[in-house]
Amino acid sequence: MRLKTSLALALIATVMFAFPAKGHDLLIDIEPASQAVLTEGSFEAKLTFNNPLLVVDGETNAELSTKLSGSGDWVSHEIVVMDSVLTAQINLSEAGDYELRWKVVSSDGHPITGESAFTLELGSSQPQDTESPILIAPAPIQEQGSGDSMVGFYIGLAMVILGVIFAPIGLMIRRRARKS
Ligand SMILES: [Cu+2]
Repeated sequence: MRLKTSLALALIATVMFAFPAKGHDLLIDIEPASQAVLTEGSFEAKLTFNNPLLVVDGETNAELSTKLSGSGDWVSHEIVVMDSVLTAQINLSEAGDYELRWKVVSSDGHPITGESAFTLELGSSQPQDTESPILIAPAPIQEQGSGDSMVGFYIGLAMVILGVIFAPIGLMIRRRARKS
Protein backbone atom coordinates (compact mmCIF):
# COMPACT_ATOMS: atom_id res chain seq x y z
CA MET A 1 0.00 0.00 0.00
CA ARG A 2 2.74 2.42 1.01
CA LEU A 3 4.77 1.36 -1.97
CA LYS A 4 1.87 2.00 -4.32
CA THR A 5 1.47 5.48 -2.90
CA SER A 6 5.12 6.35 -3.29
CA LEU A 7 5.16 4.92 -6.79
CA ALA A 8 2.12 7.01 -7.67
CA LEU A 9 3.78 10.11 -6.26
CA ALA A 10 6.99 9.38 -8.10
CA LEU A 11 5.00 8.97 -11.29
CA ILE A 12 3.25 12.30 -10.75
CA ALA A 13 6.62 13.93 -10.10
CA THR A 14 7.99 12.49 -13.32
CA VAL A 15 5.02 13.74 -15.31
CA MET A 16 5.31 17.17 -13.71
CA PHE A 17 8.98 17.39 -14.60
CA ALA A 18 8.50 16.02 -18.08
CA PHE A 19 5.83 18.42 -19.25
CA PRO A 20 5.95 21.85 -17.61
CA ALA A 21 9.18 23.63 -18.47
CA LYS A 22 8.23 26.31 -20.94
CA GLY A 23 10.61 28.71 -19.24
CA HIS A 24 9.95 32.10 -17.77
CA ASP A 25 7.94 34.69 -19.57
CA LEU A 26 9.89 37.23 -21.52
CA LEU A 27 9.69 40.98 -21.77
CA ILE A 28 9.01 41.64 -25.43
CA ASP A 29 8.51 45.40 -25.40
CA ILE A 30 9.24 48.31 -23.06
CA GLU A 31 8.14 51.94 -23.21
CA PRO A 32 10.00 54.16 -22.79
CA ALA A 33 12.49 52.27 -24.91
CA SER A 34 15.90 51.62 -23.44
CA GLN A 35 18.01 54.81 -23.57
CA ALA A 36 15.03 56.87 -24.77
CA VAL A 37 15.12 60.63 -24.26
CA LEU A 38 11.87 61.99 -22.90
CA THR A 39 10.76 65.59 -22.71
CA GLU A 40 7.67 65.06 -20.54
CA GLY A 41 8.01 64.19 -16.88
CA SER A 42 4.54 62.64 -16.79
CA PHE A 43 4.27 59.56 -18.88
CA GLU A 44 3.11 56.01 -18.85
CA ALA A 45 5.64 53.20 -18.76
CA LYS A 46 4.38 50.13 -20.54
CA LEU A 47 5.95 46.71 -20.35
CA THR A 48 4.65 43.93 -22.57
CA PHE A 49 5.40 40.29 -21.87
CA ASN A 50 4.90 37.20 -24.01
CA ASN A 51 2.41 35.70 -21.56
CA PRO A 52 -0.23 37.02 -19.16
CA LEU A 53 1.42 37.83 -15.85
CA LEU A 54 0.40 35.98 -12.74
CA VAL A 55 -2.27 37.74 -10.67
CA VAL A 56 -3.60 35.87 -7.65
CA ASP A 57 -6.58 37.38 -5.84
CA GLY A 58 -5.78 40.78 -7.30
CA GLU A 59 -2.21 40.53 -6.01
CA THR A 60 0.29 41.09 -8.81
CA ASN A 61 3.52 41.11 -6.76
CA ALA A 62 4.79 43.31 -9.55
CA GLU A 63 6.89 46.40 -9.03
CA LEU A 64 8.28 49.18 -11.13
CA SER A 65 10.62 51.79 -9.76
CA THR A 66 12.88 54.50 -11.06
CA LYS A 67 15.99 56.17 -9.73
CA LEU A 68 17.56 59.43 -10.75
CA SER A 69 21.22 58.71 -11.27
CA GLY A 70 23.25 60.35 -8.58
CA SER A 71 20.46 59.98 -6.05
CA GLY A 72 20.36 56.78 -4.06
CA ASP A 73 16.62 56.54 -3.83
CA TRP A 74 14.48 54.17 -5.80
CA VAL A 75 10.95 55.51 -6.21
CA SER A 76 8.30 52.90 -6.78
CA HIS A 77 5.33 53.71 -9.00
CA GLU A 78 1.71 52.62 -9.03
CA ILE A 79 1.32 49.79 -11.46
CA VAL A 80 -1.56 48.12 -13.22
CA VAL A 81 -1.31 44.64 -14.65
CA MET A 82 -3.67 43.71 -17.45
CA ASP A 83 -3.00 40.29 -18.92
CA SER A 84 0.46 40.48 -20.43
CA VAL A 85 0.86 44.24 -20.05
CA LEU A 86 2.12 46.15 -17.03
CA THR A 87 1.58 49.89 -17.03
CA ALA A 88 2.84 52.45 -14.56
CA GLN A 89 1.98 56.12 -14.38
CA ILE A 90 5.20 57.98 -13.78
CA ASN A 91 5.45 61.61 -12.75
CA LEU A 92 8.97 62.98 -12.59
CA SER A 93 9.87 66.58 -11.92
CA GLU A 94 13.64 66.39 -12.15
CA ALA A 95 15.56 66.17 -15.40
CA GLY A 96 18.39 63.70 -15.65
CA ASP A 97 19.38 60.14 -16.39
CA TYR A 98 17.09 57.58 -14.86
CA GLU A 99 17.38 53.89 -14.16
CA LEU A 100 14.24 51.82 -14.33
CA ARG A 101 13.79 48.53 -12.53
CA TRP A 102 10.89 46.10 -12.80
CA LYS A 103 9.79 42.87 -11.19
CA VAL A 104 6.83 40.73 -12.20
CA VAL A 105 5.62 37.20 -11.55
CA SER A 106 5.87 35.11 -14.66
CA SER A 107 2.87 32.95 -15.64
CA ASP A 108 4.85 29.91 -14.45
CA GLY A 109 4.94 31.39 -10.95
CA HIS A 110 8.55 32.54 -11.00
CA PRO A 111 9.50 36.16 -10.34
CA ILE A 112 11.43 37.79 -13.15
CA THR A 113 13.20 41.13 -13.08
CA GLY A 114 14.85 43.52 -15.44
CA GLU A 115 16.38 46.94 -15.79
CA SER A 116 16.28 49.73 -18.28
CA ALA A 117 17.34 53.35 -18.52
CA PHE A 118 16.06 56.59 -19.97
CA THR A 119 16.83 60.27 -19.90
CA LEU A 120 14.43 63.05 -19.02
CA GLU A 121 15.10 66.45 -20.57
CA LEU A 122 12.88 69.20 -19.31
CA GLY A 123 12.75 72.42 -21.30
CA SER A 124 13.27 75.52 -19.21
CA SER A 125 11.05 77.73 -21.43
CA GLN A 126 7.66 76.48 -20.35
CA PRO A 127 6.48 74.96 -17.14
CA GLN A 128 5.69 71.28 -17.43
CA ASP A 129 2.58 71.42 -15.29
CA THR A 130 0.38 73.16 -17.86
CA GLU A 131 -0.65 69.86 -19.31
CA SER A 132 -2.57 67.89 -16.76
CA PRO A 133 -1.21 64.40 -16.49
CA ILE A 134 -3.64 61.60 -17.15
CA LEU A 135 -3.87 59.70 -13.94
CA ILE A 136 -5.05 56.18 -14.11
CA ALA A 137 -6.62 54.96 -10.92
CA PRO A 138 -5.05 51.64 -10.04
CA ALA A 139 -8.14 49.50 -10.18
CA PRO A 140 -7.71 46.06 -8.67
CA ILE A 141 -7.68 43.70 -11.57
CA GLN A 142 -8.83 40.22 -10.86
CA GLU A 143 -8.07 37.50 -13.29
CA GLN A 144 -10.76 34.95 -13.10
CA GLY A 145 -9.49 31.43 -13.08
CA SER A 146 -5.92 32.24 -12.19
CA GLY A 147 -6.75 31.39 -8.57
CA ASP A 148 -7.78 27.92 -9.61
CA SER A 149 -4.65 27.39 -11.64
CA MET A 150 -2.52 28.51 -8.68
CA VAL A 151 -4.26 26.00 -6.42
CA GLY A 152 -3.44 23.36 -9.01
CA PHE A 153 0.11 24.60 -9.16
CA TYR A 154 0.57 24.38 -5.39
CA ILE A 155 -1.04 20.95 -5.19
CA GLY A 156 1.30 19.79 -7.96
CA LEU A 157 4.27 21.33 -6.18
CA ALA A 158 3.29 19.66 -2.89
CA MET A 159 3.01 16.33 -4.69
CA VAL A 160 6.42 16.73 -6.25
CA ILE A 161 7.91 17.52 -2.85
CA LEU A 162 6.10 14.56 -1.27
CA GLY A 163 7.28 12.32 -4.09
CA VAL A 164 10.87 13.44 -3.66
CA ILE A 165 10.70 12.87 0.10
CA PHE A 166 8.76 9.64 0.17
CA ALA A 167 9.95 7.78 -2.90
CA PRO A 168 13.44 7.10 -1.43
CA ILE A 169 11.86 6.20 1.95
CA GLY A 170 9.60 3.75 0.16
CA LEU A 171 12.61 2.24 -1.57
CA MET A 172 14.53 1.98 1.69
CA ILE A 173 11.63 0.22 3.36
CA ARG A 174 11.42 -2.15 0.44
CA ARG A 175 15.13 -2.92 0.55
CA ARG A 176 15.06 -3.49 4.28
CA ALA A 177 12.05 -5.77 3.95
CA ARG A 178 13.88 -7.75 1.31
CA LYS A 179 17.03 -8.09 3.46
CA SER A 180 15.21 -9.36 6.55
CU1 LIG B 1 10.00 30.09 -14.72
